[in-house]
Amino acid sequence: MSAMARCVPMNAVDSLLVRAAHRRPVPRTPVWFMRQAGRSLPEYRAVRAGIGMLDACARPDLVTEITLQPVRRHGVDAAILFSDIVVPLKAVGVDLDIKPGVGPVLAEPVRTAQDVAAIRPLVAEDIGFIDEAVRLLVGELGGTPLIGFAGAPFTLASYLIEGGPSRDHARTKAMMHGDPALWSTLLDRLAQIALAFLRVQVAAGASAVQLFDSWAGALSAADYRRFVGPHSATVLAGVADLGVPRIHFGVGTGELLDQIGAVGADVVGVDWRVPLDEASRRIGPDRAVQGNLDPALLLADWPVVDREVRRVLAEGRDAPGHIFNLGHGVLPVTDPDMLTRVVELVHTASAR
Ligand code: 1CP
Repeated sequence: MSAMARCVPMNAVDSLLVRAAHRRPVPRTPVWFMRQAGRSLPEYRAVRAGIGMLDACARPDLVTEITLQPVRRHGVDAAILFSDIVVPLKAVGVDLDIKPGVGPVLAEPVRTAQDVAAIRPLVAEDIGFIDEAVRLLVGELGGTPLIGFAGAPFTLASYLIEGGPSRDHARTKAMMHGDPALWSTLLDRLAQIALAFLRVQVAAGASAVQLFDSWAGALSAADYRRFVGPHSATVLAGVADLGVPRIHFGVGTGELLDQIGAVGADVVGVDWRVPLDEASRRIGPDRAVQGNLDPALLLADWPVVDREVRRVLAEGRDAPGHIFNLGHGVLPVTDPDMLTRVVELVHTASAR
């Protein structure tokens, strides 16, 4: 599918983000922040007042406004669609809600063969509101690329099996090891849902995609290799023909970085625990890196943030491509002015 057919402005296709992701030279390092749209912004809290998270996600006008807010305010080099990894699960009929201050919560956790069999495939008609929101956004964004995203099969499975956020992913690991056939069936289904969710976003004009396997760091390297990586590979291979860069991210994945890259990403997202030069050595020369300022440091005084941003930029210079980001999402208590200053600093300090 050509960029013209997708109606993406050519400058979004040739944006700094896309070029850095493809390890092409850039005049300066592109920067965006995971969770850049959200509770750190007063304009977000105002728009969301009295509207549930999943209701907001289903309204293209609100999705467009909320997605654009951080682009307007901070001048970041990419927008990320305002949605959630559980939106496609809701769209195929999983009874879930996103509870304020908690996260996704299911009415009935998925634990049996019958529960797994009830999860049907996602078709484009289920998410017409996503297609519409992406088209509206691409029209507004001009040369700024829009990142589409999905939850990776393992992270989605954890919410489904646990019934909500989990620290230890105990029941998830119990199914993985206790009933590998059921596990594989569930992850296959989730891979197809994630893949369909990404394809709708790219068809509507998204210029890049990020696969969030946020909780993959809870796994041993052996478990990741056997039970998880192949299903993430299915998702990433399934969008390869679309030609957009694929970013693959998880938290606490220092011991998995080589595998996270090897399952098919163009860019590996790195949290703050491993410096980018070392991360890039573990990942190898064929992939760019994204990250990795500790989001907690944005609560420190500016001289600390200034020093740490410069350190991340310096360590990123050793990688074959670098997209500046945080090591995980913006914390809600972050002063938004700090984010604006970080964008300005990345832009000036990385200029070549
Ligand atoms: O009312 C609110 O404001 C709810 C908070 C919130 C927001 C703003 C949730 C609930 N989701 C979102 C938006 C969201 N979720 C985005 C928007 C785009 C952006 O980054 O600006 C994205 C990409 C996500 C993806 C997401 N949802 C992930 C992967 C990213 C990550 O943070 O690791 C995960 C794990 C979720 C689940 C989820 N949804 C919401 C919460 C609080 C959580 C995490 C719960 C937990 O700790 O397990």
